[in-house]
Formats: sequence, C-alpha cells, structure tokens
Amino acid sequence: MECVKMRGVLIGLSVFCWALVLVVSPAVAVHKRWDPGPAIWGNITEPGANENPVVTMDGQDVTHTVQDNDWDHWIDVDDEGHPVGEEGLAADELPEDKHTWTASGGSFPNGNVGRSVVWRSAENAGNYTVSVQIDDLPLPVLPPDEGNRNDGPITVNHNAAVASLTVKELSFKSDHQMYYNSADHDG
Ligand SMILES: [Ca+2]
Ligand SMILES: [Ca+2]
Repeated sequence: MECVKMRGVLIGLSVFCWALVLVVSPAVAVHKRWDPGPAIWGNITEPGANENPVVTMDGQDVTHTVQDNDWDHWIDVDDEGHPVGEEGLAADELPEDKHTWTASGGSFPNGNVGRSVVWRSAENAGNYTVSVQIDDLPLPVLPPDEGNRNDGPITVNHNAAVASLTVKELSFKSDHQMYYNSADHDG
C-alpha cells in the first residue's frame, strides 16, 4: 500500500517538474540575419548588345536603357546565432535616382539620372564609353532582424562609336580665283 502511494507521489512530482520546465523555459526566438548576398546585376538593353559599338551621327540623340536587379540573402537563426534551417533570397530596391550616367564624350540633354536617359553623341568621331552606376536603396533591416542589405554600387559600360557624317568644307584655291578676286586694275 505504501509502495503504491509512493509511486503516485513520484509521478505527480514528475508531471509538476515538466510543467515547471515548460512554463519557465523561454520560447526559442527565431529572427533573420541578412547579408547583401549576390551583387547588383545590370545590363544596358538599349541600344542592344548586337548594336555594340553603336554608330551614330555626331550630335544624334540615342536613348540608353538599363535593366537591373538586386537579390539579398537571409537566413533564420536562433538567439545564439545558430541557423535553424530556413534561408532564401529577397529582392532589394534599386530606385530610379540611384542610376547615374556618365560618358567620355557627348552630353545628356534631359539629365543623367534614371534607368533610361538620352545621350547626345559627341561632336567628334571616335570611340566613346557610356556608363551607368547603379546602387541599391537598401531596404532597412528592422529589429529583431540583424545584418544589412547594403550592396556596393556597380558600373555597367556601353561602347559607342561615333561616325562623323558632317561634310567637311574643302579649301580650294586657284590662280583663276586669285585673278578673279583682284580689284586692282589700272587699265
Ligand atoms: Ca544583393
Ligand atoms: Ca541590397
């Protein structure tokens, strides 16, 4: 009889202890740890790659357009920083005003900021480089998440060959013209 009572007390005590453990133990908090992951990607799609180098008349307007994306990496971790199994990629933002164009010649008559700009080709024939620098926002990482999504900027180049179509004025002189221009006749 005493033995049965004792077993009941022990079982009760065991259940109580497990309940206590469950109540006192904090739940495992999971949060995301971010890093920039893959670099920003960009490609100048207009003028197309097959038109590279582009032959334009000097002073001609040529629209340049870039396509781009930026994927950032995250991984789920516990409070001690240990991965708990889930990870993935998420798209970051590449705002219009984070696209800045430059060129080794010519100009940007409508401004040099944005995914699509007009490049006015250089006035002298030759090979030029039209470039765009792209940077990310980046999207913020809010607590309890940690890390950052800040990629370094990238530069994408496009080669442009400017062919001059201006007809050059030819200088021409002859003895006949010299006589014709002479007004010094003394008869
Ligand atoms: Ca990235
Ligand atoms: Ca980013």
